[in-house]
Amino acid sequence: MNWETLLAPYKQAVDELKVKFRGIRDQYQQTTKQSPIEFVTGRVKPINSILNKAWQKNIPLDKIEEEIQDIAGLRIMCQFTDDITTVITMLRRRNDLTIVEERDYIANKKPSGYRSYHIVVSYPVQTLQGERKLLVEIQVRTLAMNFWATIEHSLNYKYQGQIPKDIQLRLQRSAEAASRLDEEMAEIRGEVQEAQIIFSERKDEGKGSISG
Ligand code: 0O2
Repeated sequence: MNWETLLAPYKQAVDELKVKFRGIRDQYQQTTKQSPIEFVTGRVKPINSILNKAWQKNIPLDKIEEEIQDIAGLRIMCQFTDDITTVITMLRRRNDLTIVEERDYIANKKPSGYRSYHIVVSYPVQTLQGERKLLVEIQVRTLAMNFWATIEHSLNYKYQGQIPKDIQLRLQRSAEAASRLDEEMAEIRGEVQEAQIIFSERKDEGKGSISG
């Protein structure tokens, strides 16, 4: 299998969607200053992770592109839980992608404590051979959900999926704390956003005086 050829259109999809989603954030910031998108990341799944997943799920190599939905992955991080709903609505309205599946791990958190909203989309990329529709997984989460998932992911890697019981317990407690943090922030959302507008206006004034 030529991995470079197989993964090239996925890289293109990730690069294009990163630009598009970052563009939305910039448009919000220019108008309302309050973007539901805090930041966007994206990656093509490393070959060893693809092979690992295929092996774990018993997926034959010729079915990888159909069955592994996150070869191309985007993450959209939001400040507040409500922003996730705004982002999902925005994604559902787009006409440059088609939603294939949605998995709500916020309403139904995973036993590990993992929370995030996953949307699998079919996204067309233009190649020399014509248009190809690829599956892309978009994970939408708050900064608190992302912090927890990043830490848990590293621990899972370190312990090769066998996290010791005491650390698992602490992770579950910290998942609850992250969830409470999201709830608390939702309560003072208005205050936080007002402060951020004042702060960004100050920054803009500062920029004016340097360049002018
Ligand atoms: P990576 O390194 O992020 O690419 P499965 O893999 O069987 O759980 P499936 O069907 O592939 O499930 O889809 P799912 O659960 O919607 O998405 C899997 C991805 O979600 C994972 O990709 C992680 O990015 C994230 N995820 C799901 N559950 C957890 C969890 O308990 N902890 C953390 N930290 N992330 C999770 P990969 O392939 O595992 O890894």
